[in-house]
Amino acid sequence: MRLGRQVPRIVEQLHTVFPAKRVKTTPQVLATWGGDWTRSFPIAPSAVVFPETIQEVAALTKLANEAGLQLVPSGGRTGLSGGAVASHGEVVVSFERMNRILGFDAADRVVRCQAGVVTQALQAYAAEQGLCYPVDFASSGTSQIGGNVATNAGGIKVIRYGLTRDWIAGLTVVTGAGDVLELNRGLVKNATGYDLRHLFIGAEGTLGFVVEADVRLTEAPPPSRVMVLGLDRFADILKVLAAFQSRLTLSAFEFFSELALGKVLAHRQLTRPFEKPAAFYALLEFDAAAEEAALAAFEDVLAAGWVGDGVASRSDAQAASLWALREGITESIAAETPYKNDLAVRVSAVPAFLDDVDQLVAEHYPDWQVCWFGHIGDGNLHLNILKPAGLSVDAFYRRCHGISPNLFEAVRKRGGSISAEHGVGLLKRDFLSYTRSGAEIDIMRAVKKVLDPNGVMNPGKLLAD
Ligand code: 2HG
Ligand code: ZN
Repeated sequence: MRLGRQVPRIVEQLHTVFPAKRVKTTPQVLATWGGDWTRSFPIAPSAVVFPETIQEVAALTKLANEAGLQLVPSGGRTGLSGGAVASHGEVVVSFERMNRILGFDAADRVVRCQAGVVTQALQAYAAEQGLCYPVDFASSGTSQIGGNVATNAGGIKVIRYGLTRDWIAGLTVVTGAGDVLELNRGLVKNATGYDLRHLFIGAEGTLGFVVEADVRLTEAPPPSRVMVLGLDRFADILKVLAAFQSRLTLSAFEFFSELALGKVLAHRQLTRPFEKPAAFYALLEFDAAAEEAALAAFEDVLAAGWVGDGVASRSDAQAASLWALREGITESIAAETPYKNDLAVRVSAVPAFLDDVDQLVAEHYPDWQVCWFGHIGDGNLHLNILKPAGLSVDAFYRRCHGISPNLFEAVRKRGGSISAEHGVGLLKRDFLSYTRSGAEIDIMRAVKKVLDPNGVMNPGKLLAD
């Protein structure tokens, strides 16, 4: 499908499903809803629609099959791999009018959400019930549950609470063929064959739409404390993790480089956590009740020479300002159009993998700024290559794309993943075979053919056309 003279015809067809006010085609709406947080892909949808019911989503999908339309699901548009970008005249389907919490059962501790519920709204709702939705990330004020499910979003508490997948007790989906499926219905136990719910989690909207989700909640967490530690050698980071984990349970273990810290300090006009700069920083979160054990672990890592300095929060406000040093990184480098890497290996492979990456960065990016940070406690490294001021975005992305195979070869060698939590989208699509075998990719294509026989769902994402 291509833009141009077809647009009036597409709009006319969309009006058979939606009232005119929920079909939008103004340039500003197309530019906003047609993209995500990536800045390197063309944005060119033909229309944006705003369904309010599952029936409308199903009717739209049936229409798309009949009329040859292509559909791009759109949540909070905070994606970093182009999974929600519409570049070829697709119809964008925004879930922002399906943003209600539909019910909560205290015995099940399950909350039923429409796909457009914003993560932070779910977290606030959970807190009102005296409970918690523990999956959390810097974009939780904007990202939506449907998008989180579509990418199996992870974030900053994975070492304690797992990923989105671990909290989804049921899903209602509209398949690419327009069928409505109720998957698992919030059951804890259900040994009746293939669990199709899990196929839709992480499918990046290529199999159908997630329209509602049953989300599990858990106990409200006890008060917590945050520590930031300075390290001179990257090689010591996992030794520090092990030293703390031998004494207490951590709810987060994040890391960032001095370059990343410098960007946040400048962007948000913040002050350093402590006076003496270090090459790398670790941010740890743990229950306040474990404070003594954490201080003992701090003494251990200091004595071992792995950590040079550190600071611990004394109040929630201080904890929040330490977290800001880590959570502010993405926005503080956004203006430099970073080329994003979101790599994962098993935690045990992290030290050797980091050595490989260190060498590759020195070899291939000797003159460019490379911003290291991530959720190193679960094996996830974010490596952002920052665009030098004089280079065009296109030329920069082409150069990085050319270098990526070297990095991805190192990922493959360690049995890792080229996308830990951001998804494949358009950005990583051509590199999928570094993480998935040919046989796996063939099966993925076959699954897509069953659920989306005419290829109407999020074309070109995850799997090349
Ligand atoms: C984070 O961990 C997000 O803050 C974004 O996953 C990472 O900007 C990035 O590369
Ligand atoms: Zn992340």
